[in-house]
This record gives sequence, C-alpha cells and structure tokens, in this order.
Amino acid sequence: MKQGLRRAFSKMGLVCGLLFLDAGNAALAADHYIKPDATGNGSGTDWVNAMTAPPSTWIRGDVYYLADGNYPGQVFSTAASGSLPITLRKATPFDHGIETGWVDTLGDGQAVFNGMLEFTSPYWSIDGVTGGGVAHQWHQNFGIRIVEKRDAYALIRINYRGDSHDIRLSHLDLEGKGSVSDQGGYYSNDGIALYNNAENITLSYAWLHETGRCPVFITSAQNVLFEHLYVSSFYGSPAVHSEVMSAGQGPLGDITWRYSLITALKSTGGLMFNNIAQPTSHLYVYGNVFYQPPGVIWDMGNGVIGGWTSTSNAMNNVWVYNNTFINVAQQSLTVLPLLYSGNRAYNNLFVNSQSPDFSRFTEHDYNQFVNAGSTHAELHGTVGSNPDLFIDVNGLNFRLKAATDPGKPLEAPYNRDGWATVRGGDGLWDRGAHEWDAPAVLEPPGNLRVM
Ligand SMILES: [Ca+2]
Ligand SMILES: [Ca+2]
Repeated sequence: MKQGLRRAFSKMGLVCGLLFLDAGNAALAADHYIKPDATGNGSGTDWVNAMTAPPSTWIRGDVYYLADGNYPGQVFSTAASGSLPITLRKATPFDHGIETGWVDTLGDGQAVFNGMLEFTSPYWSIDGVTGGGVAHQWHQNFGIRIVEKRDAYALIRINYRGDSHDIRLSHLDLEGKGSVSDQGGYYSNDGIALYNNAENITLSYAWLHETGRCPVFITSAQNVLFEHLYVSSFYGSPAVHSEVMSAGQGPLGDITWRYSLITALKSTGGLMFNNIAQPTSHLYVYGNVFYQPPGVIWDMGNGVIGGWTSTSNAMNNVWVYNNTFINVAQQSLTVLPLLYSGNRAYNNLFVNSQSPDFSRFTEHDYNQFVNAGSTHAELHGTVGSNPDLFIDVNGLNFRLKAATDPGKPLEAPYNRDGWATVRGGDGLWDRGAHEWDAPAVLEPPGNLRVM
C-alpha cells in the first residue's frame, strides 16, 4: 500500500504531494538523522537516537540529515520508486529537522566522506547547504567534503554501473589525490565522472581541486549543468592526459557551464567537447571567468574552450557568451578541431590575453579586447588598453569597476550573471562575466530615526 501510494504520489507532482501530506499522511515522507558518534538506539528518529553511519538501503521520498563528522565512501544503489528522490542534507544550526538532541555544534562544521560517492540508481540529491561560489571566496564554508586519494576512483561517479540519472549535487568540496594518477583510461582519479548517457545531472557550488586526472570526465551524458564551480588545480602527464572537462567518447547531449571560475589548465586543455555522435547538441559556456593567476603555469593544450583534433572528433554548437578571460597565454577559443560548425562567441572580455583567432568560432561579435589584439573585424568589437577593470583580481573578485562597452542583448537564460544581476537592467548590457549595474539614483530618506 505504501509503495503504491508513493508511486501515485510522484505522478501527481509536488504540489499535489504537499496537499496530500497536509491531509495527514506525513508518514509518507520522513526525516532521518545520522551522526557518527551517536549513542542512542540508532533508529535515526532524532539526534539522540541517530544512526551512526549511512544506511545500506535508503527510503525513497525521505530526507536524511548529516551531522558534522567522518563518513565512509558510499555506493547509492537504492532502487527507484517512480521519481521519488532521496535527499541527503548537511544539518546546520538553521536547518536540522527535529530539535531532540540537537546542539548547534553538531552542524557548524563539515560532513566529510572519505572515499568516492558512486550512484548506481536514479533520483538522489546531496546538498552540503553552505559554501562555495563567489560569496564564499569560491573555496570556503562547504557543508560536505569528499576526499578520494585512490588512482582508480573518482570523487563522484555516476552511471558507471546500474542505471543512474537525475542526480543533484550542491555545496561540495571535492578533493583528489594531489598528484597525477596512474590511471589514464576509462576511469581515474577524476572529480565528477559520468558514464553511459547519464541524464539530468547538476553540480552546483563545488570546488574541484587536486584531482589526479580530469575535474570533469564524461564519456556520454545528456542534459548536464555545471554552475558556480571553482576549478583550482588538477594533474596530467604525458602518460595520463587530462582536461578541465573531457566530454565526448560517446553521444553527448547539452552541457552547460556557467557562473564558474577556472584558474587551472593542465595537459590537454580546458573545456573539451566532442559531439560528433550527436552533432545537434550544444555546449553552453556563459558567465564564467577563466583566469591564469601570476606564477601559475598553464600547459599549452588545445585551448581553453574547444575540442580534439582528428576526423573522429567534431566540435559543434559551442556557444561562448559573456565570459571573461584574463592572462590567457594561449588560445581561449581553440583553433584545432578539423570538424566544426555552429560555434559562436559574443560579449566576451579578453584581458591581457593572446588574441583569439575565431577560426573555429566563425560567428562572433561584441567582444572586447583589452591588451588582447585587434577586433578581428567585428562590427561591434572594441579594443582597450587598461586592464584594471576588476574589483580585486587577487581576491578572485572579478566584478567590474565600471561599465564595459555595450554588449549584445541575448535571450534568457543569458540575461543574468552569476551574482543574479539582470543583464542590461541599467540600460547597458556589459561584456564579460559580471554585469555592472549602475547605482540607482536614490531620493534622500525622510523620517530617519534611531532604532
Ligand atoms: Ca561541529
Ligand atoms: Ca550594465
């Protein structure tokens, strides 16, 4: 009965489901509590009686709160029940479910998984709740941390075995082995690795660092979103090649990278995309900053955004809008693929960088070149010489100090930046990752009083 209800429930959708709960069937969705050093009866019904480790079988539709502490790596394999998700959420002083047994020190630190998280079944959500993105200097305050030092294990692996899709991951610190992996084939010490056409995958607010191979490795996948990521280091070698993203040994659907910061580039290159097996799909790259910090060596790869050479690879429909490239001493937009079509570059800001040549991005305009060569005959391309455009480059704050030359207004979802500012809201759509919003003219307030 319960299972039958759950299935019906998921088909009815979230709104109906909530009404259903309000009607008194709260048992359908429960909260559970996990705390490594709990000493109660282990039932997981409150913080006193928390489970001391994640269960081997989870309950569909339920939420599991994780206290600070250490956890082993996991294989998430609980069978699907319709589309009911299983949610793991880091407990915090502000959101920890039941009060019984709770003290804020249980949730003011990190839940650390010591080993790979592997997904072999669908509909999971892992939420560290806090940390990452520009508001946390990209690398601070993560609620969940995953550490995997073994060469043959990714930090997160999805659909390598079983049938896994619809996975949502957020607020995660992902730390690899710290040196080049000795595994260079189908698997390695990658950050997030997607296999066998894994569908509907989102990774938000994550810090990918120290991985022994690729921060992102995709053999084949459909509908993938990466946002608010920080890629600060990874490793490659002549024997074990790596890229910020290696995507496309099989069919590739749409992949989006947005609102992210990439400060590392090793081995073969940056965001590498091969959609020869599904040539109508897109790689959408918008609102990102690609920044080579002083003293940090980037290898000369296939470029920051691009693909591989040879006629078994093609790079089609790579749309590069409103990104900022700083100190890039190689091609920001690759010149290497032999097969390519439909690639675009609009509203980008190239600063102190090698001038892009656009030979593989034949549709381009409204780019701004600051110590980065000529306008390449763009009708609305502009050239500048003052690279002092950003609030605090050393502090990884790439907000603009002032408006850029006007960019080309684009449709949603390109009409917001990574700070959620509406592009062009002040009448001028800026170029680069950040939208500069002219301060509104405020009337002086009346009736001021001391509270
Ligand atoms: Ca604590
Ligand atoms: Ca503006």
